[in-house]
Amino acid sequence: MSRAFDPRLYLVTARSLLRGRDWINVILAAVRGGVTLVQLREKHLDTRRFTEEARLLKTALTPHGVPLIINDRIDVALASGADGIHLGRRDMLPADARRLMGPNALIGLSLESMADAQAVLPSIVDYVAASPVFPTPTKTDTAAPLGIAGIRKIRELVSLPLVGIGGIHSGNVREVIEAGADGIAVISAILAADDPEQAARQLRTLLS
Ligand code: 3NM
Repeated sequence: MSRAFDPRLYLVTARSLLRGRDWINVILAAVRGGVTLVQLREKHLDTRRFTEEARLLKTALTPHGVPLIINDRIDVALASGADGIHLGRRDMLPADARRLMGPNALIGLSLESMADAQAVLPSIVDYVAASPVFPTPTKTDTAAPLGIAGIRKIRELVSLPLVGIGGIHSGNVREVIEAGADGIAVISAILAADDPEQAARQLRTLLS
């Protein structure tokens, strides 16, 4: 299996924060700044457009060696040739996703509790996302924030690559890493910035 990837600076997309800017250009700017992994998350696009956008983004990211992960939609991931899938607690089970996506796909799983962390199957899942670490206005239907103490506990339970998501920015990224996370997944810290490249670069500096 060849599923090597760098979980340090994981950009999750949100169309609403683009403010009219060209979305692929914004993502590529963030990649120049040091983003290591990109997740296309589209809760409201129709299937055809989601697939087209995934394919475009995959083509744009390939020369940079940055894998593309699709949120939830295995059909879109397969059709677009994306590198993997990110699953939440109410999405398809990782074992079913692995059967459909094959041995080379990256499979990520959100963890919202210690019970979720205890149930992870490391032979099937490639990375976990502790969600949310902090409260965030970007996604309000989240579970209760895990906090820094929650990251520490999940780190003890799971040896897979671990990223924190939710309310992470340059002012708190060090705490998340010092609690044992291998990386951070962010939306607004990069996409809401006037200069996404510079925002990504600043975060990367704090991660290394
Ligand atoms: N999932 P920001 S929190 C997409 O807890 C997402 O599962 C979350 O955005 C979860 O970096 C979140 O702007 C939004 O806080 C993260």
